Amino acid sequence: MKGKIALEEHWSLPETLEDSRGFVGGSADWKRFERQILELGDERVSEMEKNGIDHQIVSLNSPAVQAVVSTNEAIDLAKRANDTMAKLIGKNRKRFSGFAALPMQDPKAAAEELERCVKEFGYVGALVNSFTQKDKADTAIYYDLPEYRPFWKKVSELDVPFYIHPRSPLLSKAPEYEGHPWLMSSPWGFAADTAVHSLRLCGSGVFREYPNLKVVIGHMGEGIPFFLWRIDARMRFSPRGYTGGDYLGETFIKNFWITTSGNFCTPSFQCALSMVGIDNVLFSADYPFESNKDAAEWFDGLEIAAADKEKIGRTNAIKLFKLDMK
Ligand code: GRE
Ligand code: ZN
Repeated sequence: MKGKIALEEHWSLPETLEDSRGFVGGSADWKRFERQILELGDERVSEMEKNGIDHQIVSLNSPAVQAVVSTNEAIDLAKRANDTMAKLIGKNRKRFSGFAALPMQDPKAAAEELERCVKEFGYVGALVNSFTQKDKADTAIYYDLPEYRPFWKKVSELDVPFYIHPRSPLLSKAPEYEGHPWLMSSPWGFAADTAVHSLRLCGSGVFREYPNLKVVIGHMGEGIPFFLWRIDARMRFSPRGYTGGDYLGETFIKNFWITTSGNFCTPSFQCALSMVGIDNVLFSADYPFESNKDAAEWFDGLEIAAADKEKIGRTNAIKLFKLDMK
């Protein structure tokens, strides 16, 4: 399919590049990766064009700002990243839009930075790497906590989507991964943490307070679509302090969008699509952690109606992010 739009696509400042090193294979892989993630120009555009990707919404790599323990340094880093990325995408607005990086260490500063990025740069939303550390390394703060309500009020007013992107959990907070570093990163820990963060938000009542909030998660929904029925089924017997109202599954289906980033598996796609519906699934690759070719060949080969492919590949993104695609 031509004209695809992809939205979990990463870029890095030189100073946040090291955050990605542990996730990329040997030195040849790293050379390619480093070249590709630092760049928002010719190579990226050529990799898009070869694979029928018209437009990327780009975001800073992970965990970057969320792993900075000093609040002031996090605020400065987010600003530097957003300013630099705005200049780069500004050179090619036909191909690129941006998600803001946010200093979630300070909910008020995060709200102000989001507003600045939307109003000054035309950014189409935010992408945050799950929980934030703050003050000391051994902290993990999730955004369902009451101090984030004013932040969500601003997201709701600006009416832009919020992408919750994975990071690895902290070993001190997740001792079940002890001795299994492979398990706590992208093969499993990424999804487990992002899914719990998403479900915490669903259960917090924030979507009742701000019903227009739109949250996006990648990797085919980080496992949630597969589990959604059971979550609701069990909560009927064991609600234990759940305050989200209605059925959690209804909140998820109404307020969440999922992308195909880095999960090019047809049975998983079929499950996700049948759980969340055709309007809430969006194509993405996860470049340069994944190749656009793998993402596009899989997606283009799916045996679904052409009109459905057009929605997932392109028009759902135009609608959700109010993209100005001529
Ligand atoms: C991602 O951006 O989703 C990602 C990483 C690191 C490893 C794998 C991966 O940031 O998919
Ligand atoms: Zn990603």
